[in-house]
Amino acid sequence: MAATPVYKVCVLGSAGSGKTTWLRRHATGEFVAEHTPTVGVEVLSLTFNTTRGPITFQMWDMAGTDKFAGLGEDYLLNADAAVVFFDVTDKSSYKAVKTWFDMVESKDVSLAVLVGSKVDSSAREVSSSSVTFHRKRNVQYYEISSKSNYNFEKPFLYLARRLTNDRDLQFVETVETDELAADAPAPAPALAAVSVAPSCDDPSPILTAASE
Ligand SMILES: Nc1nc2c(ncn2[C@@H]2O[C@H](COP(=O)(O)OP(=O)(O)O)[C@@H](O)[C@H]2O)c(=O)[nH]1
Ligand SMILES: [Mg+2]
Repeated sequence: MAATPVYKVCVLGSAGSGKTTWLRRHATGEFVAEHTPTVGVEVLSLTFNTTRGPITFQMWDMAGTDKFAGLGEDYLLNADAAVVFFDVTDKSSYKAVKTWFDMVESKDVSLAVLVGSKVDSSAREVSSSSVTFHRKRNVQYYEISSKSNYNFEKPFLYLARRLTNDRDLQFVETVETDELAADAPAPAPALAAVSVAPSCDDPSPILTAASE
């Protein structure tokens, strides 16, 4: 049987833009309301069942800082893709998007997605029509809400299709937990969280073999 392909995906964006909430939403299925700034870098391994078999994203969630400098050189090294977040209720986070994309490109990461988060909020400061950055850079843009679940799997699906070069790839439905009998709990989501120092010297164990 072929090994499950593993892709390193870095998630970047201003502090508070909803990166960790989005990743945790996938990992746990819960919306986490309190804000706990991420310390260092956390790597979440998320496995999706697809029509091509399972694929794993190693999601690198950056520190709760606006400064890339604190992340260390290794952060984007050998990344297969990047997800750049901004918060539609925070104009400054949208303004910062260019800087994040420039960093991604400077590390030769050629696949990136732009995500505008918190579209459930009535405190929106950045309208859909004023989001133009993705057209200039020719990247995909998704508006999401981790709170209401709106579009929240779309960036993963887009990346899965691009990385496998299969435009027809679909995620395979998993059984809804609430339809299961009480004595047959759903299998735990494939999740592994490890914290790594933001600028560790040792080479990262991340696999990129399947990406080229
Ligand atoms: N209304 C709303 N709030 C959100 C959403 N996603 C995240 N938040 C809130 O935004 C804050 C910052 O989120 P967090 O994920 O820690 O941001 P990070 O610094 O980018 O990792 C938290 O209080 C979250 O509860 C969303 O989709 N809608
Ligand atoms: Mg965070």
